[in-house]
Amino acid sequence: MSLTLYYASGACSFVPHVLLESLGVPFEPVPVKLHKGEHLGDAYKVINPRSQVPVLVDGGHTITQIVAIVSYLDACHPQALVLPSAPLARARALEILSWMNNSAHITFAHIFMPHKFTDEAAAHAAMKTYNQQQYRAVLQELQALVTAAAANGTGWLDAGQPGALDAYALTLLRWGTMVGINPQDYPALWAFVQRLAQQPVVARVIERERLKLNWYEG
Ligand SMILES: N[C@@H](CCC(=O)N[C@@H](CS)C(=O)NCC(=O)O)C(=O)O
Repeated sequence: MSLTLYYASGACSFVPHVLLESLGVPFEPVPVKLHKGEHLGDAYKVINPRSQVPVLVDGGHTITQIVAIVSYLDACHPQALVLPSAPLARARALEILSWMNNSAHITFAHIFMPHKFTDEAAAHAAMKTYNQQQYRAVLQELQALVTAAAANGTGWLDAGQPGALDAYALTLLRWGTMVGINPQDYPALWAFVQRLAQQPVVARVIERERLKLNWYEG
C-alpha cells in the first residue's frame, strides 16, 4: 500500500505518526501548518472537508479520526498487535484510546481554543480556568494509567511496545505544559513521557516534528 500521513507538528496526529514509524512501513509524512491556516484552505479541504489532521491516505482511500486510523492499521498489520487481539484487552485499549480522543483531548481544546466552543469572548477566560482544573484531573487519571502499566510489568500503555496510547499520553502531557501546567506535578507521568521520548521510533518522530517536550516556564 502507498501511505500518506497528513500531520501537524505537535498535534494529535503525533499518534498515528508514531504508529506508522513503529510499524516500519514506508509512508510519506506531509506537514500541514495549522498556525498558517493551511488546513482551512480549499486544497486541504479536498483532503479533509473537516479541516483537521490527522488524515491517512492509503492508495485512493482517505481515513480520518485517530480511532479509525489506529483500527485500520491494526487490521492491515495483524501481526504487529497495534491493538491486542484478546477481546477484553482489545476493548480496554479502545476504551482508553476513545477516552483520550473524545474526553481528554476535548477538555484541552476548551483551554487552547475556547473560541471553538463559544463566540462570546467574555466567556473565554472562565472556560479556560474551569477546564484547566478539569484537565488536571485528566492528567491525574493518565498518571494512574501509566503507574498501573509499570506495575503490570510492560511499562507501556500499549501491549509490549510503545504505540498509539503511549504517543497520545505524551501528547496530552505536552499540551498541558503549553497551558501552564508543570509536568513535575505528575512525576510518574512525566518520567514515563521522558522515557518514551527516548525510544528510537518516538525520538525520530519528535525530531521530524521538531517538538519541544516541556513548554512550562513556571
Ligand atoms: N477526533 C479527531 C480530532 C482531530 C483534531 O482535533 N485535530 C486537531 C489537531 S490536534 C486539528 O486538526 N485542529 C484544527 C482545527 O480543528 O481547526 C481525530 O481523532 O482525528
